[in-house]
Amino acid sequence: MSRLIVVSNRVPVPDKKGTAPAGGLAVALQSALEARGGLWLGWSGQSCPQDGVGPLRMLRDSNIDYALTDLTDRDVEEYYQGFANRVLWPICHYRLDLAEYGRREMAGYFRVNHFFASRLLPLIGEDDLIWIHDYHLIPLAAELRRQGVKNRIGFFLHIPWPAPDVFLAMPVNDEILTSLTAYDVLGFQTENDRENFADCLLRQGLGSRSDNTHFTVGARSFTARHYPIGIETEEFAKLAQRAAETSLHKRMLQSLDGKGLIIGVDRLDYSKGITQRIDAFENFLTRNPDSQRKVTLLQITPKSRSEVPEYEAMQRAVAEQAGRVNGALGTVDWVPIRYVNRSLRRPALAGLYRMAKLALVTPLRDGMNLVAKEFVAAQSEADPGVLLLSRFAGAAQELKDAVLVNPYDVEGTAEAVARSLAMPLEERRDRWKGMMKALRGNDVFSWCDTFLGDLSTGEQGAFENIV
Ligand code: ADQ
Repeated sequence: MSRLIVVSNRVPVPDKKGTAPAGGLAVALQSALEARGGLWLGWSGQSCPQDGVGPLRMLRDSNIDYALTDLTDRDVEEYYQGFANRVLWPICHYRLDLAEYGRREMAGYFRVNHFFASRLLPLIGEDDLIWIHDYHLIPLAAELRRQGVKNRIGFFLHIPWPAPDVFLAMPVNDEILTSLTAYDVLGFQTENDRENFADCLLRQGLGSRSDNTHFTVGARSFTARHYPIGIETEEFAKLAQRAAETSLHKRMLQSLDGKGLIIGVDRLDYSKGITQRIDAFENFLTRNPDSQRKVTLLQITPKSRSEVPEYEAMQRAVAEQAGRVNGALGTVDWVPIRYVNRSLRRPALAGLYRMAKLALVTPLRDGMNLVAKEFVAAQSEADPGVLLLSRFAGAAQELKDAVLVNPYDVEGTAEAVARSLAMPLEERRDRWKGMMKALRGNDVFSWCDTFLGDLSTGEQGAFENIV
């Protein structure tokens, strides 16, 4: 088996006790790296003045090497906060209105990708497989090819690929598209994303297509497929079962005092549809006064990317909105929305999912959305809660037994909340079984194996017929 090199913007380095930060993706990639022996390279999260970037920081844990590089303050501003998070992220989530394109940021993005390539180059062995992750690093393979790398290189995009009319509005779309053709295997979350990518490529005359998944550009050919990312289904289910014993779980049950728990869990991000969700919840409570005082929405939303202005504005907007609803509808002994700005550890999260009667997962656009999958895995078979899921999350392609909604339709979503809370046990169980089947059939380990299988052989994987 060839050695594996993973490159991503940030690296989940195990702490001093040797425990890796939890999370399905980290667990799956770490187990693939352990099986093959390998290296994970990325940004350390530290920045320094222009001439202060030192050598790579190397750490070793079992048979995995971690290579961390600092970036300069200017790199972080232009590459990370600039082009990656203020151009690519909004455009891939259909928010052209929020894209702040600037040539300086664009040049910084390509410069940092060149820098990553030069840091990686001396570490690459002849037969190594290289797997690059996400929108921060799209041009990395093209940079490596320019520096003579012939290894097989794969790329997985965790976020959506938008429709051509949206993507092609981005200046430098040609450079971004062309640099993707330097990979051997391109992975997308859904068929829809792959088709959007193919439409962009063909519309720009940058390549030709021999079948659904095979493309040729000049002398190069590559595969583009969809590999829907999963979670560690069985492990997460066990975590949720065990969570009922914890003191947090007991305190939470006590504080609910018999009220039904509705849960929302998202990073604070405009793509997650949090304001539309609160509007829908308010609409539901207003139209169903009997439900007031009987349910509570717990919205767990750690702050993210606070240095990007759109995120800072959103933090204020959501807090104000939750406060307004609580002020208007709450009573001395009932708060409709509990809004928490912190990240919970996975066992606590698993327990809360299991306690909830309903999860509201209503992104306006999402590559996959693992919260939806975790919620399903955490439910008890005897009395499962209901998943209300946006049609615009990649997860909706697999979780067809969820209650699917259009999050832009606030009244429709409010009606779906009412329907979900009243759903009979038999229907809840039928839906849950259908969703669990999908999650067991494609967990994060099989996602990883299928991608790496395609990358190492160049042949087709198993997902074409799954969804
Ligand atoms: P994210 O946008 O970060 O990821 P998501 O898939 O929903 O979104 O969550 C990733 C992980 O973060 C999950 O394991 C979840 O439990 C955790 N998380 C979210 N909110 C949390 C909270 N309040 N406390 C603790 N943990 C929390 C990007 C894409 C997604 C895609 C993933 C993986 O935007 O569409 O599903 O990558 O490919």
